[in-house]
Amino acid sequence: VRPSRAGTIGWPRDVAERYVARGHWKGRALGDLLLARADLVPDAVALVDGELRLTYRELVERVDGAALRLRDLGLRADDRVVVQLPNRWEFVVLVLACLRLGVIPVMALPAHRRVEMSYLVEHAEARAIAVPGVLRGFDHQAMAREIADRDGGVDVILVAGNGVDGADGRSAGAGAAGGSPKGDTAGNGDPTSDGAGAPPGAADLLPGSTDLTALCASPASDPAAARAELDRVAPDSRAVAVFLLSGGTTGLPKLIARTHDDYAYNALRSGEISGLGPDTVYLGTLPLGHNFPLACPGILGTLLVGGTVVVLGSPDPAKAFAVIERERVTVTALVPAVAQRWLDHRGTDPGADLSSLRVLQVGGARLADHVARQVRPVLGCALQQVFGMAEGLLNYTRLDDPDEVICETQGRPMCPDDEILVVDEAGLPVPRGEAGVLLTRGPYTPRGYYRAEEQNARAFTDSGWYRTGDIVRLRPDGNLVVEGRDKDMINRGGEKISAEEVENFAYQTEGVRQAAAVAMPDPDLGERICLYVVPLPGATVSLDDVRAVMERAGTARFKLPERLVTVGSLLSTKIGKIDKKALRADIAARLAAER
Ligand code: J2J
Repeated sequence: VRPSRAGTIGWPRDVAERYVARGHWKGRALGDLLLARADLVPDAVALVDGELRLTYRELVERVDGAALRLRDLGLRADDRVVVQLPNRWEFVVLVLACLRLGVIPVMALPAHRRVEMSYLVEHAEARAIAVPGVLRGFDHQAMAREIADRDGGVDVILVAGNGVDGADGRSAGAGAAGGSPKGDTAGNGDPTSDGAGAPPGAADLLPGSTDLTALCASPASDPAAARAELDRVAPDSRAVAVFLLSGGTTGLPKLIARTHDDYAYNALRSGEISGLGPDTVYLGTLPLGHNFPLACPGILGTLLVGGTVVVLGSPDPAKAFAVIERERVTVTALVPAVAQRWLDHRGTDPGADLSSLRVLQVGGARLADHVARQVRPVLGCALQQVFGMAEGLLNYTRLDDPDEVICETQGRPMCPDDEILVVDEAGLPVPRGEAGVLLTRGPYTPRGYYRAEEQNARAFTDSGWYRTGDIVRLRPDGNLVVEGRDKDMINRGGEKISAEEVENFAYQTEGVRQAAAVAMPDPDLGERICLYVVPLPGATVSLDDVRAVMERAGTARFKLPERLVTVGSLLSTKIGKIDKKALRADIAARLAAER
């Protein structure tokens, strides 16, 4: 399939027709589906953030009000807004307002810095950037300003939590965590700490910035008229709803264009599989721009069935447990590193009442079988393993699966029309039960990245299969076990880092002749980044040198290498690439010897 003029790559016509005929694609935009649900349960609580509680009626009124104000600022269908907000109510209102208008949110992370943000703005041709003011001591507004000044396309800067207090009465920025990936806060250290003590992010609204909190806080002056007007401009269900970021094996993250049809299916079907209903209380504590908490089933899946979404800017167990108890949370999603921390915390502090919790979803990285087995005894809820990807395919263990399946596999595709193939290096199917690389196609897995012809040629086959780069074993019972990967990526506590991107920065460091970034095993995060360096003759290169180059350039801190190994040369494979397998074994052996 060739890219459309717009740069997105959809499904072939006959395939799309099949997905419609099978009922996966409903032909309705996400905003439309959400409104239909809201109309059924206007007085149910839709969204909770600290002291703020919004019913569905109040949420819709705010969303419509925000959508009209975005229009007043000049934003129209297919315009892009790079969204870099912590887990606060404004994130939800802004994203829903965008969906209503057909404005496309580009899901950045609070941890992103100048390098990532300017790339996203440029690549998506964004007209707007939405940021917190100052978060964890970092001035996002100033960064957005700098990017806008350089990029002529941006004419709207939306700043949350500034100027006025949030409508929830909190001081600006206070309590809003999520400053870095999957909860990573302090430096690029522990992804599970919450960075308490970070200064509250009150900053003045610069002239020309728009107060996002105010924009999201008040209903349209005439709700009925607002609704009619927004219904009139509602986007087509085949249009792009959101741009997600890829896990990244190339220099910078690729954009994944998810349509209303496919993303609605993604959220609704996930909701069915996770047992969501009107009595669901979903806790969103991973950074909400990630596919997992956004739509698997996440906040969208919860709102589409009339449940309650609770947003929390920190995965810190003490805080999360208090919220679970207070809001009677029934389901939440975590990465394994955070799940481990919750289990540990429960052991030392069994006080909180977690009896409302029914399902703990864990995904984003491999959950060790022995950790999986602790979930029910320690937290008293069911475990659901999720092996997913922003590119589409979602595998879930089912709630009624036997314990052995739930604890030892990463589940199976959620849709009967998900196609999966496990192949060897030559691209031929391996005998069933043997490990190989996973390929997939399906009704919520687009056929290519946005404007990335070269990468698409590598990441997708001619017949539209997405090469996940994950090495899996398909068991006779249909469940997948993730055994490893053959992609050049580091999975740091669920946050994906492209080795190539780190190496590019290493090559900008003085004295570096050759560099290779690889994953090193880590008891807390699963993996961390280790950089092998061959220095130029007579030169020495330190870890701090490389980190300084990256910090000066302005990258997300979770991409900074955490160990540097100097070597005289790097082995190559037969085809002339650096032998990373050997390097991974080397660093694992060094770490073992140090223990
Ligand atoms: C091993 N590796 C896993 C798992 C993802 C739900 C859950 C996760 C993501 C996600 C997501 C894994 N065991 N259980 O989008 O909706 C690794 C694989 C995969 C890559 C995708 C969702 N779950 N992974 O993690 O786009 O390597 O999505 O290809 O960030 O994470 O990363 P990402």
